[in-house]
Amino acid sequence: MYFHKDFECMPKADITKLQNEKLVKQVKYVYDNVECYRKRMDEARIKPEDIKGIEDLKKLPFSYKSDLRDYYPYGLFAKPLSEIVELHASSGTTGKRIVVGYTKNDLEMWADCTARMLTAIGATKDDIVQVAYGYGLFTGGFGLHYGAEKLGLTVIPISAGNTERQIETMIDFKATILACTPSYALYLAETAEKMGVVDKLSLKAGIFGAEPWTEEMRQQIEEKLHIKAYDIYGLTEIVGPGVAYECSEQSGMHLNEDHFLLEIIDPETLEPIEGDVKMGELVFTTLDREGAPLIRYRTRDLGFAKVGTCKCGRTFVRLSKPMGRSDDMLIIRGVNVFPSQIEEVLLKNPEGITANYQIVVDRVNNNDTLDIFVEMDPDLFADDMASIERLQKQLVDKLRSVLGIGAKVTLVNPNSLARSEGKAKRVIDKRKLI
Ligand code: DLL
Repeated sequence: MYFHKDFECMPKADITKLQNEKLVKQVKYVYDNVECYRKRMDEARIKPEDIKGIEDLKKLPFSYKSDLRDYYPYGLFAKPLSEIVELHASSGTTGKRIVVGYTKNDLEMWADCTARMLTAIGATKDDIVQVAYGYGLFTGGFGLHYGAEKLGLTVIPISAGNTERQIETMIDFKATILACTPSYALYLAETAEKMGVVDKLSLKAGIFGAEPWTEEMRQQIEEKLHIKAYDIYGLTEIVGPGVAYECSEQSGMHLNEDHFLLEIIDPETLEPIEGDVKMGELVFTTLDREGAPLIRYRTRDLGFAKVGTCKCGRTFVRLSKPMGRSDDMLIIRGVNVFPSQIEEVLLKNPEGITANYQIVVDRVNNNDTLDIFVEMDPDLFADDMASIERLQKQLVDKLRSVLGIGAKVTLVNPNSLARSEGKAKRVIDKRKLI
C-alpha cells in the first residue's frame, strides 16, 4: 500500500531530476529570503545561478544547530510571521532551544509525509491510533496526528504520560496502533503486564522513534505487547516525524526523497561518503520547506544509506537505524563509546535483567569511570546473591570485549530506576558538570 505511489515508487532518474529542479528553486528562495544564507553564500562567492543541480550542492555552506540558536527565534524564517501558522520547538539535551515555523503548505507536506509513513506500516482508515507522543512544541504528537487525520484513521490524541490511564484507554477504545517513543512503549508494556491486562489489548503495530533504540529493544517490545514494532526517524529542524520510516519489509527507513535531499559526509573531513557500506553523518537539504528551509543541515546523526528498490516497491533511499550521534559519543579513557553498544550487550543477554538501565560516566582522580546500573527482573532479585554476582561478572566481561574498556555493572532492584514518558535519559555524564 502506498499513499503517493507516483512519488514513492518513482524511478531513481526521475527522483534525481525532481531533486535537481527543486534544489535550484530552493537555493534561490533562501538566498532571496534569509539573510544568514545570503551572507554565507556571498562570503563563499556563490550566487544562486551557480547551483544547477545536486552536483553543485557541495559548493554551498553547511548549516548547523548553532545557526538555529544564534538566529533564535525567527531569524532563519523565509516567510513573514503572517504566513507562519504553527511553531514547533525542541529543547535538545544541551543549550538553548530551537524554533521552527510552518506555513500552511509546510503543514500539508508534513501531513503527507506522516500519512506515507502510516500507510507503509499497513495502516488504513479502519485503524485506531493512540498517539502517545507528546503534543505541544515537540513534533511527535502533532506530526503523527496530521498524517493519521489525512488518512482517515481514528486518532486518540492522548499525548504522553498518565500510564495506567493510557492502558485503560488503549483497551477501552480498542487502539490498534500505538505511537510513542520506544522507551515509553516498554514502560507501557511493563505496566500492562503488572496490571495483568496484556491480553486485553487490540494492538497490532507500533510506530516508534525520536530516540535511539536497538534491535534487541524492538524484539522485547514486540514480545511483550504482541505487536510488530516499526522504526521512524525525524528531527524538529527538518519536519519532525515523517522524514524516514520503515515499511513492512523492515529493511531500512525510506527517506521522503522528493522533499528531503540527503548527503552522507565524513564528519571529520566533511567529504561525501559514497556507496552504502560506510557510516557517516546525515546531512539534509529541505527541498520544499517554505517557513524554515534548511540547506545542507548537519544533523550529527550517524548512519548508512541503502540505494535500490525495496521489495515493497518503494525506490526511496533507505536509512539504517541511526547508530548514534557524533555528539552523543562518549570518549571514556580515550575510547569512543556509543550508548547503543552498551544497550545491545545488555539486551542481548536479557536473562535476569530488564531493559531499564542507566549509564553514568564520571571522572575520579583524573580517571574516567563507567558505571552501568541495570534493573534485575523480579525472579533474579528473589534469587541468591551468588547468582546476581555471576550475572554481573558476565555482563562486565561481555562489555569489555565489545567496548574495549572496563565498566562496572551494578544490578539494582526492580523498579528502582526512573521511567520516562518521552525520550529516555540513559546517560548521565557527570564530567560535563565539573
Ligand atoms: O524526535 C522527531 C520525531 C518525533 C521523530 C517522533 C520520530 C518520532 P527531535 O526532538 O528534534 O525530533 O530529535 C531528533 O532524535 O536527530 C536523532 O538523533 C534522534 N532520533 C529521532 N528518531 C530516531 C530513531 C524528533 N528512529 C533527534 N532512531 C534526531 C534513533 C532517532 N534516533
